[in-house]
Amino acid sequence: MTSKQTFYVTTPIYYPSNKLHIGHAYTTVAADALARYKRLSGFDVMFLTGTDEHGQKIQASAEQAGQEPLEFLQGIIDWIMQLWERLDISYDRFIRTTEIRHTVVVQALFERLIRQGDIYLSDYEGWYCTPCESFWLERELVDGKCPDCHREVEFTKEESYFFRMSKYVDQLLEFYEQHPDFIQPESRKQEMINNFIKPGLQDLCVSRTSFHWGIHVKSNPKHVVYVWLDALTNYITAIGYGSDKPEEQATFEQFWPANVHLVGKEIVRFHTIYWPIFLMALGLPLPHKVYAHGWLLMKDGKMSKSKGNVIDPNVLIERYGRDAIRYFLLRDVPFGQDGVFTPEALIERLNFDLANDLGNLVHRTVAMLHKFSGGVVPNPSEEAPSPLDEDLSNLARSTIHAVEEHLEKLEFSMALSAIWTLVRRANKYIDEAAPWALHRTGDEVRLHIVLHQMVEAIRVITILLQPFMTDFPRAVRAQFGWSDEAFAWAAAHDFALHSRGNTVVEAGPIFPRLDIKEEVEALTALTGGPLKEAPSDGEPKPTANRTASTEVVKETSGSANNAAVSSDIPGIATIGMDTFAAVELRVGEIVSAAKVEKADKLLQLQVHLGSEIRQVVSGIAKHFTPEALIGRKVIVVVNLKPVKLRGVESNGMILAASEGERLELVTVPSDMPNGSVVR
Ligand code: ME8
Repeated sequence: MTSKQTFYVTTPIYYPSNKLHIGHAYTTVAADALARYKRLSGFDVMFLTGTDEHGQKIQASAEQAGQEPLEFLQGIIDWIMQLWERLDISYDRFIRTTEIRHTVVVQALFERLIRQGDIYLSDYEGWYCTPCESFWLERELVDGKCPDCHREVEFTKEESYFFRMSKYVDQLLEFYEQHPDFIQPESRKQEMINNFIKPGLQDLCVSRTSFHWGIHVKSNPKHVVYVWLDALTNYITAIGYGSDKPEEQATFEQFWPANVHLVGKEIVRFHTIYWPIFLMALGLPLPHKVYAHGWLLMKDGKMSKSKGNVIDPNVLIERYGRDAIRYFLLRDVPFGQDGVFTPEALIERLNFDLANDLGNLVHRTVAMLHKFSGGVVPNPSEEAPSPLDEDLSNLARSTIHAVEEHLEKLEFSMALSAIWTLVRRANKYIDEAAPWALHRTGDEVRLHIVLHQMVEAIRVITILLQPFMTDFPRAVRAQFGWSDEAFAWAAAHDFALHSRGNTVVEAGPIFPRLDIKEEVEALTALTGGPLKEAPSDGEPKPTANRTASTEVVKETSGSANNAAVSSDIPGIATIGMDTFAAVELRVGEIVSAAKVEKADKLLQLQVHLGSEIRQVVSGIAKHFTPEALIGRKVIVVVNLKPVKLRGVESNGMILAASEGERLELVTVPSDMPNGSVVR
């Protein structure tokens, strides 16, 4: 028996009523990055994904295709598995809810729950949304339609089994209380309590008689198990719960409870209310965490087949490679928040981060090794390192800590941002250490130290990129010839002699630079039509009060509040409170500052905002030296769209007052905590 610590991560099981899109790839790539990170840091990992194959929607799709459900499903399952292979998804198990190992256990536990009195037979009257497989009360409908997807709902009355949710409410609230990290991000917990639990948790309908494609209730086979009880139990049946095979039972004992269920925010309710209650009824321990990430939106709102705005990940993988897509998905949008997919953002990331920063670092290093040292990593002399060398090596040694800290909190974007700080520092080191000049002046001792430092920085970066990308680390490792020991995760702590004497192979650029205009046009054509400009109200609006707390849509036009009337200051129009409230201001502390190359006015700042460190590029270099800014408390606009200034990403703006030549930072007393909200 292994004594390693275990880690169990799941994705939702996706509906195979259609092919999947990049929204599904998003969750799966995130789960893969987490699974890879945990494996690299020594855990015994179980990574589960799969498909949710029952229900009316699947039955209808199969009928439409003129096929039997299983025949219809097989084509899509093959497609999904191929997609995961193309994205290098390292799942350990794939569950299909039509598998016998799942269905027999669901049937058995349903009977047990009837016997226990947790499930009872009654009549259901209410509104049913077929695409969402959800029942709604009259009061929950919005304009008579489904509050989630805004489609038509059907009034239904039929005999159904119900799960006695109310019995477990107090136990659930107590569990939340004792496990404050169970629902992440934190804001979702209040949403669950205020919008679903406090108004009175309804008993849940857990069977249907109006369609037959599902798991039949053993003692009353005209009923099929309503999808959520069937679907959620996949997380235990897939790893051996209820199995009669001893090795499967052992797997269940080893991995349950799950460490984290990754889900999109629209199904957090099922995972944080119904799932824990089902488990309580079964007397099983509850998962440690449910993490609800945000949606990847298109300019015209949420992706959906019926809108025709979905993107097939295969199109992107074929054109840019899987690493580029994996990187983009994890880097561009902070996990937990919504983000809009645009071809422009994708191409900019690929050009700036991958081609200019990372690809260029490797390419120029290899070229210089060949030019100045015959393609062999030199053995550096034992001369004391210069402050420049130490600056790089200290940053490299500390980057693993930042990456680990962020990954533990599922902050994929910030983990990548920490790696990119090192990538950029390494590129800057090359510019500053200027190996070509050392070669020209014949300073072999320094040249060897510098070349060696460059390679070590790349080694650390490549190790740390393994959770996120798969082809790049494999290729670069082979190119630089690092041993298992040199390439172990923990070896990213050292910045030492892991590479000396290695022969480095020349290769073409790994990430080519792309022509943005050409690519946007090509992507538009390939994704089946114009990626439309958003209408001003194009994003999904908060619907019933149950979603309002998390999907705040700020009014920016049209209300009387916002009409442009003049203020008392001549020439300045007044704005409404809504417009002002749309700007998020926070207190930040400048923790580092450096000049931006070839830009006299720009400084690149790292600003501590309490929960994160943001990079902001500010046009204040004429007014302050970098050193004079360290430790200053400033006010930061934190919800500006990121921009690139001279190729450096800026994620916010700091406020300053100016009068003629004079410029002063807007500041607060030094004891004001970082991250404080400014109103
Ligand atoms: O809900 N942005 O399946 P599903 C981000 N079978 N993530 C997205 C997304 C988007 N635009 N679109 C989809 C189901 N997802 C049930 C789950 S689990 C026991 C049963 C991802 O095919 C996200 O993870 O509708 C979301 O929760 C999931 O796909 C929904 O997949």
